[in-house]
Amino acid sequence: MNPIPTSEQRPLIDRLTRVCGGAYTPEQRRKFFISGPQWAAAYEGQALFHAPTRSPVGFEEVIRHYGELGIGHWATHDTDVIPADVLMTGEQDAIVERIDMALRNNGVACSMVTTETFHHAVFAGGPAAESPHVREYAAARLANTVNIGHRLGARYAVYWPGSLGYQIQGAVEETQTLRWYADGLNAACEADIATAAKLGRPTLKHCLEAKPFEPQAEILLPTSDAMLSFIASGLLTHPEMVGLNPEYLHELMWGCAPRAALARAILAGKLWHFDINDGYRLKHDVDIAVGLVNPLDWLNVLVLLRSHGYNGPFNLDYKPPRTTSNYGVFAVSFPTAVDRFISLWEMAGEVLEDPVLREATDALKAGGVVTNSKDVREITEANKELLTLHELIGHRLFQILLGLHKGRSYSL
Ligand code: GLO
Ligand code: MG
Ligand code: MG
Repeated sequence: MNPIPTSEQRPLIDRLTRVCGGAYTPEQRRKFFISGPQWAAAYEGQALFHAPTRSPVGFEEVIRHYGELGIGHWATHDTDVIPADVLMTGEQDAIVERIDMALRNNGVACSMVTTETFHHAVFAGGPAAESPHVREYAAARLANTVNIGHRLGARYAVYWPGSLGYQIQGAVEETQTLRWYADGLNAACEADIATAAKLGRPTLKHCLEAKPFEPQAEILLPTSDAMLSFIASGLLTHPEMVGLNPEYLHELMWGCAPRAALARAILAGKLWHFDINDGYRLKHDVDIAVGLVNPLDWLNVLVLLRSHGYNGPFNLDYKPPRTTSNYGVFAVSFPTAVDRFISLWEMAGEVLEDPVLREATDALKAGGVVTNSKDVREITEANKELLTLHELIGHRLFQILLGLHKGRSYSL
């Protein structure tokens, strides 16, 4: 192939994307509670070892693209859209006004707001640092974000305490820091109750998001399970207002089965919001788009969520790779991520209705014929053949994932 001139590269991307086929329409995409974060689309490719590869993108452009693509919801950190030094000033109100206008003009709703407590130097010691001034400022920021959320019609607030921890062992006393962190959340809930009452709106759902490591070396609430015990610890004044926003990759990062973490959150009645992405076990937070690494696991996750009637947002918290251009972010990255998610969601529906899987799982639950329930040998023998169904179930799930259950044409 000859070198491709720059002017022909976008048309090539567009043509090959069309050839891929299988895209859903914006109307079909809008039927799902999918949210696109401001920070995901605006991510410029920078990291500790990486210079940016893309140019900045403002919220007006992001919201316009989301509207065109059929991503019906938008989420943001306060500082993604409002510079830190104008937060909580009149200038903030003017920006929020512009955001509201952009959302309305593009048919996009704000689903979630979140406070950035990890990037600015004021949070070098975390959001629950020793200094009472830092903690007071953090509490004001959380309350301010809640108010922005109400102003924009959001129903969720998310908290990712990735800087709640330490690099230097022994410098931070864990019980005290967790108490201070709870004070911040309590202040956010109190502000929410007051604002909601004033506006006649329901209070927000406050969702905690765990990550096992990064940016702190040691994190005080590293997993969704740790978050559940924190919610139930008695430190929160409104535990009923606080639930979880698990992130698929964050659970995978510590070696967990994300589906099992989600199951525990469901049993606790706390699965309220879900960050969807992909990546690798025991590696850093690469935030790859959904389904590109673990599609079979993702299918199984969605089977669990569909069968338990999960109805919260699916938040596209991933990072378009550095190799994707500004153009590619909206031409390829977002539409393909959404379409893989919807494909997997539809396949999860097929799994739930598949006659082979149904009969296999029913048979496993029925078990074999046993006359003496104290006879270990009889019980073992009675179920021995049936248990082969576990592997057959795995094969059937693979077939559904690849569409092989609908037939396959062979080239040999
Ligand atoms: C970082 C987190 C981050 C959160 C966001 C929402 O690893 O995934 O993107 O989801 O700050 O609070
Ligand atoms: Mg996340
Ligand atoms: Mg992540």
